Amino acid sequence: MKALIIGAAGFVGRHLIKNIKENTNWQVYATKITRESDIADIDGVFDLDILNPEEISDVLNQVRPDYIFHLAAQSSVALSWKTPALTIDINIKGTVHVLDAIALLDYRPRILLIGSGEEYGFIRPNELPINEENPLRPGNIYAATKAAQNMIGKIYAQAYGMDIVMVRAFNHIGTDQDPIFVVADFCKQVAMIEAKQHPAVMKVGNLKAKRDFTDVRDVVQAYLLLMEKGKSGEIYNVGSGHAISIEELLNMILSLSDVKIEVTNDEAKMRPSDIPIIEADVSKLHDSTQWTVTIPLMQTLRETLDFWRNKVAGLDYDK
Ligand code: A2R
Ligand code: GDD
Repeated sequence: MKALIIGAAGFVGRHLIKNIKENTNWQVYATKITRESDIADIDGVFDLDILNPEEISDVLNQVRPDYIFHLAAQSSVALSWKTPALTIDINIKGTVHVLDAIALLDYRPRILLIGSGEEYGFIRPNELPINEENPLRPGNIYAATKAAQNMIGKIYAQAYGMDIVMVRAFNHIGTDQDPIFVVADFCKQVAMIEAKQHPAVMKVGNLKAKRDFTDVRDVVQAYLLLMEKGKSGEIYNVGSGHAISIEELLNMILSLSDVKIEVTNDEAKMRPSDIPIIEADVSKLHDSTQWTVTIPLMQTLRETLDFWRNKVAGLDYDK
């Protein structure tokens, strides 16, 4: 089998490549755009901007993949408030370019589209944990783009007989994630404080929100299983099934440090609007693939904090 990962230099892409190489005998091809990442030791790496349709067709014709993981995106909710038009361009227009290029092929590869638990948006208390049939009420630009992406994916699957499986991924965390995201942000701050590179004061945003966190290694395992066992045209939640507040999360991270740290609210980290709670019902994924979470949250937090301790000290961390 040949797998093509579009947007492979990001957080999920790097973990996905590792998993595929360790657990399959697939050939792996990857695309990157700006980031100079060490995606080495695979069968091919291409520079590809999904806003440029010709580049996508070129790569597809060279690789002729059986499986396509479409990870490329503007992936941050916070950033989507600051760059709404760019987020819409990359996540919607870019995805349409990818699907159009695939539709032109003379065969039907399988495609995995990555949507988000944020698509559900303003969830009512009686709808928790949320399942795939629930109405979507997105509360930010990023969420709206992912809802549109998956709707378009469903349309292409029906109209052109394309083999498209879609996921709604809830928050995923782990080593080597951009510190624009909450766990990496908190762990980086703690590591810098411990190393005395920063005063012992942490800046935080909305601690009341509740989110459903899963280790990225479990998330990419779900993606692999769905690539093999998912049903075309269907959407699957990928999450732990348990939401915790950002305050609880912060306290878990702080409990891993011996240093006394003061916590302060930073207005700049507050969003114009933040969804109160997002929690996944993952029974469809479990029933279809037998997937379950294997890595406890505390272990992920410990490893992520260690990653940042090493990074702050200028050392490598391999996990
Ligand atoms: O800027 P780079 O070189 O790191 O590339 C990013 C890539 N990307 C693009 N690729 C092709 N054409 C574009 N116009 C374009 N814009 C961005 O998408 C990066 O390698 C990747 C996204 O990686 P992260 O931001 O680290 O996101 P993560 O956590 O890996 O999320 C993967 C998927 C996304 O669809 C998220 O929305 C979803 O999972 O949660
Ligand atoms: N980043 C950040 N920094 N978030 C904070 C902070 C802080 O200091 N304090 C509180 N939060 C809260 C945010 O308001 C939000 O409610 C929650 O922590 C998670 O924020 P992020 O980690 O920034 O994630 P996101 O909102 O961009 O969404 C992530 O999860 C989605 C699935 O639910 C991304 O990975 C998306 O790509 C993904 O689709």
